[in-house]
Amino acid sequence: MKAANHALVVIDVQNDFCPGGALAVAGGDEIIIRINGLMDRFATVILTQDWHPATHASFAANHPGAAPFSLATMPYGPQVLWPTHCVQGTAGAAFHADLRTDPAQLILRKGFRPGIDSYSAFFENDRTTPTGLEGYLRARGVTGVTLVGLATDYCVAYSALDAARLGFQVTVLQGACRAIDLNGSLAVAQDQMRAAGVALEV
Ligand code: VGL
Ligand code: ZN
Repeated sequence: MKAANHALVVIDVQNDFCPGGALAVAGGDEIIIRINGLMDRFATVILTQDWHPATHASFAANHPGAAPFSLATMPYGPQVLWPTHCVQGTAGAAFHADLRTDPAQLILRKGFRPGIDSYSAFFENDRTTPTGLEGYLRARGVTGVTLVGLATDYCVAYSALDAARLGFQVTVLQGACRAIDLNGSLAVAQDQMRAAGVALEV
């Protein structure tokens, strides 16, 4: 068992990010067995769930003429336009059936505001609107987090960078993550995480 002040945060292990899903990450389902085993080693287990309204501004389908995976400029900065995914209440937004959910004390949903995406479990993509996770962790005395899940280069990396910026001790278990790797995004994310003092472990 890890120290009581260290939490496991499982990012977006949802059907749409697994093979067959709307925004499938290669091998996304391969990490589930390891994540399930990790849950017993942490006193605090948190799951996140990407949870978009159908009208969400990050969906290419809501930008006439825009191709999936193209870039748009939002008031808060550049935003990748994704295939429609993780729509609230759909099967694609549900956790993968093999993921253990019973050990989790908190399920945190993000990306529910129509006009702004939220890759990070801590802040929306303007990097200032909080999700509340920081307060939850601090109120419970958590000072370190281990991150696993999908996708390494988007929601995991953004969460890791925000956690480091907030002063948490951060570990990413890369073997329990899979990446989208859009135009070299994985290498960029790894460099940024390393520079921020995130421990990148296998
Ligand atoms: C994610 C793209 C869009 C992720 C979520 O979970 O990494 N990526 N929404
Ligand atoms: Zn999303």
